[in-house]
Amino acid sequence: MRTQVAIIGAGPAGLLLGQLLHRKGIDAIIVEQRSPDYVLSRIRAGVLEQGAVGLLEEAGVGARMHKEGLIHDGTELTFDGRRHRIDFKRLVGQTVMVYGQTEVTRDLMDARTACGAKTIYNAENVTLVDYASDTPKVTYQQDGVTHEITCDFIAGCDGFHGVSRKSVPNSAISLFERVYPFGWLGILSDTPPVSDELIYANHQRGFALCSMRSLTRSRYYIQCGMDTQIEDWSDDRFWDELRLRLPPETAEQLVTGPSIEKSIAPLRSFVAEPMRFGNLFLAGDAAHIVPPTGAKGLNLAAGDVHYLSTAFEEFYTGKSRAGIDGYSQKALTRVWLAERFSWWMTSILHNFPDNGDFGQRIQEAELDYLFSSNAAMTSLAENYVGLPY
Ligand code: RFL
Ligand code: PHB
Repeated sequence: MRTQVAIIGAGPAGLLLGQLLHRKGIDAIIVEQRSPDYVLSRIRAGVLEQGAVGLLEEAGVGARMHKEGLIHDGTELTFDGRRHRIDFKRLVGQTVMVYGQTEVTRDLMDARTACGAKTIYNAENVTLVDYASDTPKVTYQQDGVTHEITCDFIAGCDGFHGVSRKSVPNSAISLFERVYPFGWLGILSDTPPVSDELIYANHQRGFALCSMRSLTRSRYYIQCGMDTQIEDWSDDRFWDELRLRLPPETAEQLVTGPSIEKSIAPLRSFVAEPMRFGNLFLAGDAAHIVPPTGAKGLNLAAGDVHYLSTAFEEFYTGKSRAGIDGYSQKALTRVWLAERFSWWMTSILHNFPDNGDFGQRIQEAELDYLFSSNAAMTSLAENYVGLPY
């Protein structure tokens, strides 16, 4: 098989790249190790920046998002029983879109099927060959048969645990990492959200987040220890703990019900530099991870894909390599800004076991400043709605 761009991974990064390239007349094949149902069963992000919304429109998949997605003008932070609203619209004139990653993925998969573009699911032993040369290849196995794709470029969109980044020798890559001493226990339920907007709660028992997927489906998270066993968390125990971490009047309004998904996510900050190795380009979680507190992971993946699809377009239409040569630096500049914001949101909202009394007071001062300063609120709002591409 031959294609212009071989994309590894059919997560949001790979699928969005595939669709943007298709619209630009560039041929791409996606190779994914899992089945479509498996990919759709992963419950992850919920908040889209304006930039990501624009890219989904550009990819031709904006219709259902605009019909079913919820536009949020702001968010709430709670601390010490106090509720404080950050009004994005007033502060920076922008909003965010609440529309689940599962739905984004489904829309992109459907568009890909409709345009007849090739996605190979259930591909085993995906291997990157000669990615530094002018004739890169991707091989994979299916039903015991080995297949080979020759291409001009490989886009490694295969997430944190994927094969692309791991194909690069250690000497060619620098890794930056911070692992946080806690995780998030999340629950999805067909219950109406407790509030119209998301609530990020700092509480001495630990952080909590009230989010949603629609007006009838809620997503809640609580900070949990690294040793948390999901079997120990019945739905009732989860709801009781969540209530304790919310201001009493919010807790009273919480509508509970059976969970339809429950999972634990570790929290990590991670960046791999550079993001290009010859004709291999990393995008999305393959190159960087943020803790979910700033809702930046999927949005960063979309930003990378914007830079990368533009670079490929420039190469194929104008025969200029400038976008390709500048990709890594351009993407990394934006990545580090989102890393900073996600690290900061995590640090002001969670209970850190090693913080000590000084760390605790600093966290309180951060929140006092945020709740009282227009400049501090504007900074949060500007980063939350997404920095420009
Ligand atoms: P993905 O989604 O991990 O997709 C990678 C795909 O590659 C496949 N793959 C392989 N394919 C072929 N060969 C191999 N060897 C392969 N290895 C892996 C995988 O099966 C998969 O299909 O990466 P991508 O596309 O870069 O997308 C990144 C986002 O998924 C991620 O950043 C977000 O989900 C992060 N995130 C959030 N981001 C936001 O922007 N807003 C949010 O509100 C938000 N909330 C979250 C989140 C992530 C969470 N978890 C579980 C980590 C909330 C949570 C709880
Ligand atoms: C979610 O709805 O899953 C979600 C929302 C906001 C975040 C993280 C996760 O910061």
